[in-house]
Amino acid sequence: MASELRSTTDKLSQLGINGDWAASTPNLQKNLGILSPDHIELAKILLDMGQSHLFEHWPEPGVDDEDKKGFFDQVARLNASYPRGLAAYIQNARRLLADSKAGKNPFDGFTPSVPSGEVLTFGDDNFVKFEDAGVREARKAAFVLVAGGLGERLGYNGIKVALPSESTTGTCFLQHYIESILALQVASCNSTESQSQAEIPLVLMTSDDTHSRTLELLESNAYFGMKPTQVKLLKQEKVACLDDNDARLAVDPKNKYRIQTKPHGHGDVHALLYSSGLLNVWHDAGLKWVLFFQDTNGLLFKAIPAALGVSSTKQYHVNSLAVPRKAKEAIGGITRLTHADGRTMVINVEYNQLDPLLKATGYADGDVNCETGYSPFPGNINQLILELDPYIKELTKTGGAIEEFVNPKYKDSSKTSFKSSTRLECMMQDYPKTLPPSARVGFTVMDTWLAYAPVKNNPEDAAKVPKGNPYHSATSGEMAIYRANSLVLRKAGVQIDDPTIQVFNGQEVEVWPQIVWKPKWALTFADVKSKVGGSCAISQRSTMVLNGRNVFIEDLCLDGTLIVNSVEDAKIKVGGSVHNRGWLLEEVDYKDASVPEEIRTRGFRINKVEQEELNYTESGMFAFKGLQ
Ligand code: UGB
Repeated sequence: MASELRSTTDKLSQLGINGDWAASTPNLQKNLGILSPDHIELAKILLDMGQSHLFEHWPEPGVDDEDKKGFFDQVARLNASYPRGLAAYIQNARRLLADSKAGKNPFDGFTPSVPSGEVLTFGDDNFVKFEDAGVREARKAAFVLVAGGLGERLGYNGIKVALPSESTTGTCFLQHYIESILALQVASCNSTESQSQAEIPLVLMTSDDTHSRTLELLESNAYFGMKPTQVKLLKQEKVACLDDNDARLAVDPKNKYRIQTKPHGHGDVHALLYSSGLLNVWHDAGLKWVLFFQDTNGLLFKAIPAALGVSSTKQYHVNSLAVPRKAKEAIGGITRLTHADGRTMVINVEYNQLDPLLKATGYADGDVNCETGYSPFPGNINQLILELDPYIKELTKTGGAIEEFVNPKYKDSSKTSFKSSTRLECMMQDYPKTLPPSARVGFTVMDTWLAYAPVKNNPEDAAKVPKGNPYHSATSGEMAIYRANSLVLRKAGVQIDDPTIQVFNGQEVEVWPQIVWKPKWALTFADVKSKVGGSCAISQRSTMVLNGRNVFIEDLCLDGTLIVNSVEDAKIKVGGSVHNRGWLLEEVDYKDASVPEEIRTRGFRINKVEQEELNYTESGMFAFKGLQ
């Protein structure tokens, strides 16, 4: 024992470090000899920040030494991944926890009012004009998908981007997103007749919960047709959990040599992009826009071209996509906040904060619908379009740090202890909070049926949402795709039967014909109109899959299932009458564990009884005419 202490002292003096600073924490002091100089620096930070409890249980040197070193490896990661380090994290936590205890309202001094933005109507001239502008601009865009969330509300065991967005083709969300970006890339280059073929970059923000499975999904599917060099994965780190109002870091209940961690939120994306250096690479490559989007919205790319068109036409530094919002729906409300000192900003107020803010500022009923049947505050769908140059300028100032918040669950009204550990969080849509008043911050509202149908809630919770509010489940997410495609075709002149109403997993949904097309078939309304002609009709029980760039539908009467697959250089005209027994939706109970999770979570499976399948594998002009 004595020789051990001597060796520790020798080692420390060789390092020029005096162990006295650790005297108040004898269990750490005894172990200094096994630690590296970097570890010791970190230990000092921890003690300075009042974290000596982390070492209380440390045994003598020689016992669990590797675990002790592992502890500091984790501390080093936590320190490096937070802007200005772990000490800043603890300081921020103390300040925010004190504010929370004092019941301080983060919007103190601000009065909310309904902001005005660009409201688009699908298919009118204005919409088509914006879509056209957006497609031309897309070659100067980079896309960023935040996909680090575990999806606790959904309770799915896999990663959410691997879930089928619809079960007619089984295309998963990530594949759909990548194919949409690739189609946009081709359309944008064609529209500008540019000599150079642009490659639109895609960044995926992952986390420890999703990283390896996301990479595996990409690699085992050849990146769904994207060049691997076009795709970058940036992994966000979790942040330390906090046990009390003094921001004492929480020891992991499963491993006493680890600090418990939890996700910090999607706001991390800004700091990660900044530190990755990618923003400057994009700037140097002549890019102008960064588009942020979330993991499970199968409709989003129907809204992207027009929204990007709005950004470029209106020269918005920040453009948030929004949809009409039902009161108490779990999406933030876009709000104009005016401070008593004259400052104003248009910003998302998160769904759990909107009601108290409204009540505290004279809206006695809080978050309620107005005479339109919707909340007067548009719903934020967290699809942000940022202009690159002002974005880089801002991040150079902030390092990408986003205003944080803390949401402890207190044991009682004394607010002195928590039910379970908490942590700081941040949201990507809070980026505009630090912008100067001169920044051009706008938003674009589109119809929900066109733009927003996320898959966030498990079947049980979805079935419990207040009547009239969206389910945000796998069932409603899939049905929304069929409905949107049917409505778009209707607008293009196709006669589509009305939907039936069915109940799956306790959720009443409209069942439209199951119409799906690949993004390369059509991205915009103009594309759809150019590929549909004559007098077409599709019955409610039909399924139609269009998988080819040059498939033209003319005088088609479909009652059953029709699938058209074609290679790039084949041009096919499909018409006539197609009638068969088709594909049937069969109910499945979400509790039936014998059925794969991807299927039972949506409450139905497809029984592929009979179909007309057309496959064109060679270039050339073709025509298919069903029986008259
Ligand atoms: N995400 C991460 O990448 N990392 C994280 O640490 C956490 C999440 P949720 P949330 O449009 O529907 C947001 O959990 O946070 C990713 C907006 O805040 O699905 O409850 C995750 O993978 C809200 O204003 O949503 O609510 C996913 O892709 C509203 O707009 C994304 O972040 C709402 O989304 C969102 O995470 C909405």
